[in-house]
Amino acid sequence: CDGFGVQCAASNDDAFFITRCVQLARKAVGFTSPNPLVGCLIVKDGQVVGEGFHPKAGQPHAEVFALRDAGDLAQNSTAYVSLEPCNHFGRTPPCTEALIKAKVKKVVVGMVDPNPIVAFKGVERLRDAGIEVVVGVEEELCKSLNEAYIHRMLTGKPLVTLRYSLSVNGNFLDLLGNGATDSGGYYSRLLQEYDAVVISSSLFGENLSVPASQEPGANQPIRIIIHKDPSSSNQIPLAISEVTSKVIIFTDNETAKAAEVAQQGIETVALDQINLDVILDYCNRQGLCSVLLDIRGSFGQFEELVKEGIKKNYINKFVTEILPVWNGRTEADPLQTLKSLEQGVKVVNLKSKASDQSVVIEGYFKF
Ligand code: AOF
Ligand code: ZN
Repeated sequence: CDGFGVQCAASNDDAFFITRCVQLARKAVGFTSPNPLVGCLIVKDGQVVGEGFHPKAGQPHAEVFALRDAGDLAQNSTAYVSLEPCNHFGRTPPCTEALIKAKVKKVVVGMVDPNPIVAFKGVERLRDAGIEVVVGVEEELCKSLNEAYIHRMLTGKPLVTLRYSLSVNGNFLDLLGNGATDSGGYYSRLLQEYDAVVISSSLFGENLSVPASQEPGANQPIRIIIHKDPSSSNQIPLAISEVTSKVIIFTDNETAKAAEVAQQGIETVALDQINLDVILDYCNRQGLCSVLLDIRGSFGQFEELVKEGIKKNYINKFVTEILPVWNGRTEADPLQTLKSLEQGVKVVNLKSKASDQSVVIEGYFKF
């Protein structure tokens, strides 16, 4: 209960019910940005009498759905919410007022909302109305649920994850693993968690449209296409028309002169030099909280962006898929040779998942 300096007195039941709120909230993964994922339970005499989650920005908040579900049973109940109830009029009215009106007796909050217009004010409003409030239950779990939302609120930038595939001897590959592109496979599941995916235009050149879930209603992150090679072709191959999500192209002036991208009716931004500052500002203005920077297809096109991202601490996470293949050079690149781990950028909180098709490793850059 140390986050944001709030004291709490939680019971095991509190932890159990907040964990259930987080599970409920996850039903809307990929759909709520710029809003957070939030789940809520109304509990009376140890029984869940109402539940709800926030489905999408613009729609009612989790508390409203849970209170509706509970009806009159909300009186004298305990409300569990994975995020501090809001106390402001945004696209929807304040949840604090809905909880007060429903006469709940106690509110248990997973974490304080980092949104400066909400932070602590929701808790204060409930306490002023005589409601007992406990704050900071399963806080780490609640934070991990909304790491991208929290990151954007605190930094004004989306959370960026670098993605790539490697051979077992450590060379970049243009491939995804077998089965990865199947609907529901590793890559389409990954895409569903992101608001945007940055990819190379060369992926379209080989008639590889970007795999995404075909399931009805599945989240389709917007496609940000890096087109930076005036010599290769002067058109973005029209596999783009097969993509059902919004597409935007970032290109450099030199390529733009040669390319006919604008004529294809796709939003195009031409820059002296393609850079992450502009791309991430664009994402922030669009309310996108998470970006997958997928350098598959053309490491050359991404080299500068990745260097910039690491230098300016814009790249927060990585996820790499190691495929069961040996390829290419065997000698080490002298520029990449480290004498100790301290000479590189540290990565922490490593997690891995192995199958006989690949090993997926993810972690966080520690700058
Ligand atoms: C809650 N419960 O389920 C969510 C909250 O524009 P609005 O009205 O949707 O407000 C958006 C803000 O409300 C968002 O930035 C965050 O601070 C909070 N989200 N609060 O009590 C919810 N989604
Ligand atoms: Zn609210």
